[in-house]
Amino acid sequence: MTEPGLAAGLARARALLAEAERVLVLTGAGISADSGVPTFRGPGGLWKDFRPEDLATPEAFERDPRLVWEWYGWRREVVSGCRPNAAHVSLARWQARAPGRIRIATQNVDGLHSLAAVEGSTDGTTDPSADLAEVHGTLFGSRCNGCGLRFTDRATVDATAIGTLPACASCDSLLRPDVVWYGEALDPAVIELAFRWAAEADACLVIGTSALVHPAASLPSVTRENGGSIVEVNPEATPLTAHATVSLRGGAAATVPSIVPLPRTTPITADSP
Ligand code: BV8
Ligand code: ZN
Repeated sequence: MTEPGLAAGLARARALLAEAERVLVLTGAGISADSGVPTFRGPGGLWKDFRPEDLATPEAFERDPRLVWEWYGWRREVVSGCRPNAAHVSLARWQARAPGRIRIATQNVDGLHSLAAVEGSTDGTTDPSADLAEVHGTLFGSRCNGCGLRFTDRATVDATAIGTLPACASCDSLLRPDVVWYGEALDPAVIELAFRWAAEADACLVIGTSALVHPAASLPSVTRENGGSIVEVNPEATPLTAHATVSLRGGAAATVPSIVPLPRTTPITADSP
């Protein structure tokens, strides 16, 4: 249900998030659009020249690993020049203020949530993976097609020929991007954690996703089925909009900082917790 007018919606969203004990935040490509990372399906989106089945499937990699690595190498370079925006930063600060209560499940592979967490930590000890599930993997990781070894990998990719593609340091087999492709199962441990967080959440804040890709797109309904609310932030309506408690027509960087609860300014007294 969409509240009449953005102001009323913002106030309702702020109240729902402030009173929630535990929150699951589900993010999609839209939260990174304000950082300059192209989305998948919007105008100028990543898929504009390709169809998902052309590139983001195991069959595509089998058929033409050079083309697939060329696309992922280009995306690594684009994302390496992008910074977390105000939405990533306000979520990271919220998590730091409420350890263990604010969990993020992201469909994005751009690493911007981790970067915001590390940059936002005052003492540099923040574990960027705490309370963050990258359910579709990471652009900056590779996995060996032969022995399964995983590598953190920020190197630029030389996709000029099959012979120059990344190879495993251990068994010399061809490496693949460490992302989940269409038709591939998600890492059971990661997606089960995200579904547990969804079931435990009093509110699910859904930012910048077309809510088309499963199983991630079904996380908000798990929160709702367990009595929680859904707050959506998206400039456009999605299949989730009709099921949202509040759906805000706005961009992530402009909207999220204004609905994330501010630090509690309760005066410190002798018996403060
Ligand atoms: C699985 C990683 C089962 C790679 C991605 C038929 C055949 C095969 C499979 C299926 C099928 N039908 C259904 C399926 C299942 C399929 C699926 O859901 N397909 C959809 C398209 C119908 N899912 C799968 O295949 C999944 N696996 O089901 O496995 C299985 C089980 C056991 C054993 C074997 C198999 C795997 C899905 C994972 C695919 N990988 N990414 C890569 O990144 O290259 S998905 C890809 O899409 C990205 O992760 C992306 O995040 C995700 C979803 O897209 P969005 O994030 O929502 O981005 P999008 O561009 O669509 O939307 C952006 C939104 O932002 C818009 O709404 C826009 O309005 C908004 N926006 C724009 N600007 C802003 C903004 N919002 C806020 N602020 C702004 N400024
Ligand atoms: Zn190997």
